[in-house]
Amino acid sequence: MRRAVLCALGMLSVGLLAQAAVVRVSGDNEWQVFVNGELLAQGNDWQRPTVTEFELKNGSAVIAVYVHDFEPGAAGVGGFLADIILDNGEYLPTEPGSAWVCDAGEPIANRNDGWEQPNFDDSGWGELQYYEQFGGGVWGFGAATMRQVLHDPDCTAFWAWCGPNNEADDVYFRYTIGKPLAVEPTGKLATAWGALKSRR
Ligand SMILES: [Ca+2]
Ligand SMILES: [Ca+2]
Repeated sequence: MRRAVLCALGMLSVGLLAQAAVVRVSGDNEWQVFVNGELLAQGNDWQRPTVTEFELKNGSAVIAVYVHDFEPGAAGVGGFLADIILDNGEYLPTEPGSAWVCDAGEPIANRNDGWEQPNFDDSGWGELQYYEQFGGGVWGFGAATMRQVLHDPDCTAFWAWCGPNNEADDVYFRYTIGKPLAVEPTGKLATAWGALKSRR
C-alpha cells in the first residue's frame, strides 16, 4: 500500500499524464494534419497555421503531417513548422534533437502504405533537417501574421524539412506522443493509470 502510493507520487513528479493536446502546423505550401489516422486539418497559406485540438488515449496519440511544396525541386523551397502543446504543460516543437521523424516520397494521392496510421512502423524514417527558428529565415516576414495564431504559448519551433528543402516536394512527418510501454501487461498498466487518475 505505502509502496504503491510512493510509486504513484514518483510518477506524478515526472509529470501528469496529459489527457488533451493541441497541434499547431504551418506548411510551405500546403499541408494535411492527421491525428490517430484521421484527417483533422488542412491548409495552404503558411501564414495561417492550423490549430487542432484532440484528446489523448492513455496519454498517447500519433500526429502525422503531409506537406507539399508547390514549386518543383529547386524552383522553390518547402517548409514545415509545428508544435504540440499538452494539457500537462509539455511543449513539443519541431526543433533540433526532437523526436519528430520524416520521410520524403510520392505525392499523397499515390501513397497508400498507411503512413498516417498510429500503428505504422516509422522506425525506418529519419531525422528532420532544420532551418531557422520561427520568426527568421525566408518565412520571417510572415511571423507577425502567424503570431496572431501562435502566441499562447509563443511558438519556439524551427522550420524544417525532410532533407534539403529545395529537393523533395512531398514530405511526411510523424510524432508519437507518450509512446506506450508495449512490454507491460495491459492489466498492470491500467492499474497504474487508474491509480494516477484517482489521485488527480
Ligand atoms: Ca521545391
Ligand atoms: Ca514553396
